[in-house]
Formats: sequence, structure tokens, C-alpha cells
Amino acid sequence: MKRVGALTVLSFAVAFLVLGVAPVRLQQPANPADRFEVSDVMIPTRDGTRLHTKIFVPRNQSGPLPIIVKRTPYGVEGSAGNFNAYFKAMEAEGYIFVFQDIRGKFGSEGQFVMQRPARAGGDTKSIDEGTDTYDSIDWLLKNIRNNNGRVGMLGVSYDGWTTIMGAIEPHPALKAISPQASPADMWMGDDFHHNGAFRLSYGFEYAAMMESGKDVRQFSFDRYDTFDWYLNLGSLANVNGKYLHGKIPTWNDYVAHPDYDEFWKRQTMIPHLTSVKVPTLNVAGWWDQEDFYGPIRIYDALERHDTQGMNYLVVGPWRHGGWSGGTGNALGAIPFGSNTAEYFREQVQAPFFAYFLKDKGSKSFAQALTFETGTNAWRRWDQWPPISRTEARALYLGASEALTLADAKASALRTSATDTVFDEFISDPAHPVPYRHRPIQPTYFPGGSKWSTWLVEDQRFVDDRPDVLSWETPPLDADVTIAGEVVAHLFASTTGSDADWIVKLIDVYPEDHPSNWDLAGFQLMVSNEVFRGRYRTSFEKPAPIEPDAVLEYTWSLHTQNYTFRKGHRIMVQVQSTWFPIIDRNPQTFVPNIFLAKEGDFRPATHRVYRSPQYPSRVDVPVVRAR
Ligand code: PG9
Repeated sequence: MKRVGALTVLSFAVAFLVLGVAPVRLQQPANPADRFEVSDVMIPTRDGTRLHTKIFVPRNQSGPLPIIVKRTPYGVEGSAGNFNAYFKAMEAEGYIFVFQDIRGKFGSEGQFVMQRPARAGGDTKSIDEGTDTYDSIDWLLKNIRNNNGRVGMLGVSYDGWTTIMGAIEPHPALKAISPQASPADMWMGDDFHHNGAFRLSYGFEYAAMMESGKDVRQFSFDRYDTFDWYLNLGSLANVNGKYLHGKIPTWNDYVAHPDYDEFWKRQTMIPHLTSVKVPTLNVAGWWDQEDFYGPIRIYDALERHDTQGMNYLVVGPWRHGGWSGGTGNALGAIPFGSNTAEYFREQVQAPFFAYFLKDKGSKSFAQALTFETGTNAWRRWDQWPPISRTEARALYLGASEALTLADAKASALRTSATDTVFDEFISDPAHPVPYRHRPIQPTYFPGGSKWSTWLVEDQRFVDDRPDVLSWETPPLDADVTIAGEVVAHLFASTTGSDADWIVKLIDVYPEDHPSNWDLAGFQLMVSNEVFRGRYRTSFEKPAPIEPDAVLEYTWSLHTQNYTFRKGHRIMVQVQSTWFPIIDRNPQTFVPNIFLAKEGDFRPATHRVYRSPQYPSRVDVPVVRAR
């Protein structure tokens, strides 16, 4: 092995000698900041508010260069760190880099508003992140010498969101953007709620972190395992009563707007995406623990208007932002067989910006490029989801924990008359199912937190709980590849008047797995999502569930591209609590769960039906033989 490594290094050096190409990067100063002239400026915007901005101009600049802009609420002082990995390949191409504190955060003036909504169409007076972007680009073009008049924007999550917001009414010089893991709708599927179920630990900790000062500050818990802290908290009414005292605006907004009302509808940018004005590279990670809904939703919305073929999608096997650093050769215990994050940065992100900002390379980008975990290969698709390449199949929940993959159009999988037609469990809000292995460290705990990899944790830690139901197929006799949207159809009842339903699609590795014993019998979540029962008929107007009535719940478990390998089993798990990432449903209907009383939280018996009349199932788009 060593010998091969030494040879590789040697032949690399020989190649430089033969080709006479100087290995420029090796001669550069090791400290990124030393490779640039760095300046700090305050950029004035149209209402007089000034935004703190750091500009990095390459010292070796020989001709006009495009400008890359990243706008963030997290502070720009450590921006040079971007050159270690995230912007490394782009630095090698040659750009001027600009990092800006958004309004109200760190060195910038003005008032921070969590995800300030875009101004309404026709409103030319108000400001928003779009106008701040526009004004900043205008200033940069006039004040940075030797720029080539073209600007690109990118960033992950909040910085991805500022990117797409900057493209709603874009500055004409904005020529390429990559919104990466940008949230699109905080109530429907991103950081703060999923289908109306409140993401308690994230929503609480993030709001406190962002709104306790101009900088970011961690909420200080009095214990390491926050599971107990959140359970002891009791009703969410205690958050303001005991801890936040009405001082965190975003928490107050959660309480004032529990349902999908105008507040949340104004916040989503989706209705503003009525044309593709700038070439857009949308980026998402299959195991993004914060914003997976958003990037796919933004891609879909733009795709509807993409008359000129300027809207692209890349999805890799990543956690939130996993493509921006590291090699991406594994996530938690799951290996991917190649350096997926490096591949993205060098072979996708850098060429995308080089093409649109520097006229370099060719426009050979895939419409949708997805990493197919299992076979561990990148796949190029000419549409996403690739409905013409898949057939509709369904995984039917059956008796004795059996799961059967069948034609989705079969009205139901036949069960014999003697079969019981449901499985039941008691869901007790006083004993919720942990969403990840305890101890559950604070989300962004400086001492280290398993938050970022919880979606790839082995689900065996809950599968023997009486309040987690499991169904599984026999070992597969051939690979099964899915590509597209996975949808849960649950026929269920509860003795309560409200309930949460969580469905997880799982790949069960074989017990005999000598190539990697860490994965023997491993239960890997492939898709998952929660649905809050009170929103079954309307997201705007929640309604009680009729006790004991069998009702159908249908919701998306999002898109996936995954191969369940021959010899593996497919599993579906159903549970009703996922604590504390999802707050506890009292299981007694109350108008506003944020104001529930302790006595409203009651155990209930939940039933999941599986019969011809009530065929609970998970729809999966199976790729036709290639
Ligand atoms: N997921 C984070 C976030 C983005 C936007 C709003 C709220 C939270 C982030 O990583 O930036």
C-alpha cells in the first residue's frame, strides 16, 4: 500500500516536470488570508443601513475577475476558513470573494428579522434581503477595481436562503447562484416545523441562539442530555414562563402562529419564484437533518418556469452542508466508496460558476445529478423525479410484521380472513420515543453533538420498544432501486383526539456482513417524516380527530435515490413520538399546543390498520431495469 502511495506522489511530480506546469497551489502561502488583500468595508444600502463586508482580492490577480458573494447571519470574521475546502477549487480558478454580515447581525447595522419575508410584488419602497443584495452588488461593482462585471452567489442553509432571496429581483450582474440546503417553508418542512409538527429542540435552541444578541449565543442547559430537560419542561407554555420571558421574537411567533397562517405564507419565497432569472444550481443532502424539504421545493418551483434550461439539481449522500467540507466518503457508519463532497466541489460547483462567470468549460451539467446510495454511484437524470424511468410500487404492511413489495395499483394486499387487521400500541406523552440515541447533546454543543448524523443512526435502538411498530420484507433476491418521491398512506385510529404519525423507511443490512461488521444487521433510515394528525383536512384550520375512527393519512417522505441491495431487507417503522426534535402532541385536541395545560397530555391507544379495506402502505418509485 505504502509503495503505491509513494509511486502516485512521484508520478504526480513527474507529470509537472514533463508538462512544464508549475504546481502553483503548492507554492501559495498556507494561510488563506495571506493569499488575498483583505479589507473590511461598510456598504450603504438604500435606507441608509450599512452592512459589514469583508472583501478578499487575490494578490496574484492578473486580469478582471468575477465576484463571489456569500451573505450570512453567522459572522464573517472566520471567512478565510472557506478557502480550506468549500471554496478551494474556486479559489484555484480565480475570483474576488466577498462575505457580508446580513442586516442586524454581527458588524452590520439595522434590525435582524428571522427570515425577513420578500417584499410584495410592486412594492418598491420596502427593504428585504433582496434589496440588500442588490445594493451590495451595485456597490461592489463600482468599488472593487478589476472586476469583470459578473457576480455569483452561494451558501449553505441560511446563506443558501439569502442566495435565493437575492435572485427574486436580481441585480443584472448576478449571473449564477447556488442556493444550497436553503429552507423554503419553515412550517411545511424545514427547520421549525414538519407538516405542522413543531421541531422543538431545534426551534427553541436556534431561536435563542440567533435572537439573544447581535452575535450567536448558545442557550445554556443545566444538563448534557437534553432529553430530560425537555421532558421536565412540560407544556411549551413554560418556555416563556420560565426561560425566554417573551424576549425572543421567533419563539413568540411560534406561539402566536401555531397553524399555517399568513405569517408563514408570507415567509416562504415559493410564490415569488415565477421565473428562472439566474442560472441556478440547487444542492441538497439525502440525510440533511435541517433543510431537505427546502432545496427540493425550490428546485421544483423553479423547474416549472425553466423555459431556458437554467435550473439544475444535485443531491448527494450528505448531512446538512456536508458537501462544503471534508471528503464526503462516509456519513456516520455508512461508507460511500468515494469522496463525494470533494467530487461535488471540484467537478460540479467550481465548473458551474466557471462556466457562467468566466466562460470556461462547457454547459454539460446534468439536469439532476443524484448519488444513488447502495450502488454508491452518481446518476444523471434528465428530469427529477424521473417518473418516466420508474414504476409505482408499494410496500404493504401485513400480518406478523410482514412487509410486501407489490404493484401500487393492486387495490390492497390480500390478507386472510383470520388475520387481525390492525396492530396497536400505547403512545404515552410522558414516555416519548427518543429521536436519537441518548444522551442528546444540545444541537450545536461546542463540546460535540451527534445532531448532524442522527438521520443515519442505527434504528435498532428503538425497534424493540412497544410503541414502535415494525414490518419487514424477507431478504431481497435482487437489488431494488428507488428514484423519486416516497409517500406514506397510513390508515390509523386513536382513542385520543389528536395524534402524530411518524413513518420511517429503513434498509436492514444482512446479519452476515463480513465486509463491514459495524453494519451487520444495521437499520439505516432511507426516508422518514412526521405528520400531525390535527392537520389531516387543513393546514390552516386544525380539527380534532374523531376518537376510534379509522382515517387515512397521506404525506410525503420526500424524494430519494437508493438501492436496497440483494440480501438486505426493507423495513417500515411506525411510531408516534420523536422526542425532543418533535414536541409532544398532547393527544387531546387543544386549539394551540404551545399553550396546552399539563392535564391535556394523555396516553392514547393508536391502531395501524392493514387490510384490503385499509391498506396502509408506503409508495415507492422503483427504477425499471437499466
Ligand atoms: N438550518 C439553519 C437555518 C436556516 C434558516 C433559518 C433557520 C435556520 C442553518 O443552518 O442556517
